[in-house]
Amino acid sequence: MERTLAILKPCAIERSLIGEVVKRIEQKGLIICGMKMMQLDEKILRAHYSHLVDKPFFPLLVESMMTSPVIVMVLKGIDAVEVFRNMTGSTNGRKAAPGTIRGDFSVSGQQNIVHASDSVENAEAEINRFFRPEEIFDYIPSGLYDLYAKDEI
Ligand code: IDP
Ligand code: MG
Repeated sequence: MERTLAILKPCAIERSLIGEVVKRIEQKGLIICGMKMMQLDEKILRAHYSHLVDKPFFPLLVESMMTSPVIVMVLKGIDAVEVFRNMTGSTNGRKAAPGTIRGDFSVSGQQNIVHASDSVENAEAEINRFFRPEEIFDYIPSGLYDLYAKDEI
């Protein structure tokens, strides 16, 4: 099964939305196989957002990502990257579709509640950036065949 990285950003922590977002992940059927709180620093953010370092908003983005701890999660499932990106919605919360996490909880282009990996390759690199191997638990939920048909696995 595919894996993806989710980050509940400081705006989600500050607004007490941890439960809301985790509830959606659980209800969808993505399998949470790693989860921890951590304080991000500039070094890890420069690597994580390396595609944005030249943008004018980069300093504000880094500052906002360090204002409180974040929750990082490894999510597992068939097509987990695409499934969680679709649940997350467009980058700008004002434009994100209702029903998505950003569409329902954000009115900002920056303070948009959650990070979601955008490709399988980036997901694996991001998981390795934020987690040590022993922090990821590769268990199979007992209800796996209530999530998926036998010929999907
Ligand atoms: P994504 O989070 O939807 O994958 P990216 O383009 O990878 O979007 O940008 C990473 C993060 O940088 C966004 O989630 C958002 O917090 C911030 N960001 C992106 N574009 C803007 C912008 O135009 N203004 C302010 N912040 C932005
Ligand atoms: Mg991105």
